Amino acid sequence: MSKWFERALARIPGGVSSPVRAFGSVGGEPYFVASAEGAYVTDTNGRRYCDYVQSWGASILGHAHPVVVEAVQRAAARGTSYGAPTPGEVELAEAIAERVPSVEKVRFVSSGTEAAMTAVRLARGATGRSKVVKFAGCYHGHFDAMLVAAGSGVATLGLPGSAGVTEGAVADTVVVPYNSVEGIEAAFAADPGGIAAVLVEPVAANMGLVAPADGYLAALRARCSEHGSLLVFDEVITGFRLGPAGAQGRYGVTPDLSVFGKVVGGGLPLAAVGGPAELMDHLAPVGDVYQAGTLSGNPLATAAGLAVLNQLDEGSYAALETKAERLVDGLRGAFDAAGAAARVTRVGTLVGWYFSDTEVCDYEAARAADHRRYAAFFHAMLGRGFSFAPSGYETTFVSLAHTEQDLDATVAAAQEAATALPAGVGSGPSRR
Ligand code: HOZ
Repeated sequence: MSKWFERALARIPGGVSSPVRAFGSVGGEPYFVASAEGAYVTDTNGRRYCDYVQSWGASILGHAHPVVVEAVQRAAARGTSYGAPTPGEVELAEAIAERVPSVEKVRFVSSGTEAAMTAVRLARGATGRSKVVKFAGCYHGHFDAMLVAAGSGVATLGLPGSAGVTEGAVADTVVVPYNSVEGIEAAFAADPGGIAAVLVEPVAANMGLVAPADGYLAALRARCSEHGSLLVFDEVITGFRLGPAGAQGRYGVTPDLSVFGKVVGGGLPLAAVGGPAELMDHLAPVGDVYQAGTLSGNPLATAAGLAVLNQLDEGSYAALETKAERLVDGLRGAFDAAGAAARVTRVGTLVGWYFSDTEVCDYEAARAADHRRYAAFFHAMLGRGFSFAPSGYETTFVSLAHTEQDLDATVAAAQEAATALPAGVGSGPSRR
């Protein structure tokens, strides 16, 4: 065991600050990062990995991009936190509203969990209703009401929910299968006037990667409008990654509220909830829905977020999509050549795969995939110097710093790794 992991285990539960990082579902022990630059992270033993975690999607430009580093350094020199409004948060709010047409006003917080929690409270406050629909396998952070049938670490650990969450805390949470129009219709039929909000990852990216079926998001929009419920898109992963207007721009479906994190904070702790002024003004101090935070709108984080958004244009997204496509084509080829049954998915700039014989369009199918095979592939890649998420319930993030050489080297390693995989659920060509 590495000395850092040993020390971490003594003082930090599981040795990690967030459960998925512990390698629990893939086995072995986590590498401790000493530094990172561009597409690469270097661990405390001096091993370099071509990194597809990229801070779970936050680092779209790659690690330690000079523009971001400079913005943060300059901001830090002016003070790290004031507990007072700053021009930076105004500029970042304006930058978000310019890119996302459904957003007129923004409230900044420090994590995606807080942003989703705020969105739920806001929806309940604005509608005067209690129930919130979530989808099995979607993840909206770790606040009590959404820790049911959740993706990400909850799925990785195979938990139905979490100890410490009372029945009362989830009594108003309705869980519906993702990608099932019948499911959402049944939820509304059961309580036509009681649903405050339908909260969804428009592209599910915390149960592996699952694209919305054709017309699915539009169907959610229509049902919410019919029943006077708010449609909330959790764009923590998709926001500013699938394009300037995220998934809502890509699919042309307008939510009532949006939740952002990761890219919008440029790799620093920042997240946001946004929507039309009329709705957002239910938040205190204008309205009666309370929400607050000492580090909310932190000047370092807003500087980083603004620096990143200013680097991204249509050309960047096209370039990122081309890189993602190159990786996906290569992975499909590698799995096919090895006779490993795999479903490789790309949604714009997002990449994911399951070792599965069947189409994966919901949480049930994601869970049925061969996660032991994922673990074997993960370690075979890590051993070759390529770091992916240590769980088959996460997504693969290509950054703008990944070069064609990086991607081709990844594919070459994947060819070797796939060939060495143990037998799994089945074999045969990978499917789209
Ligand atoms: N919720 C993150 C993955 N979707 C994991 C965060 C982390 O461990 O850093």
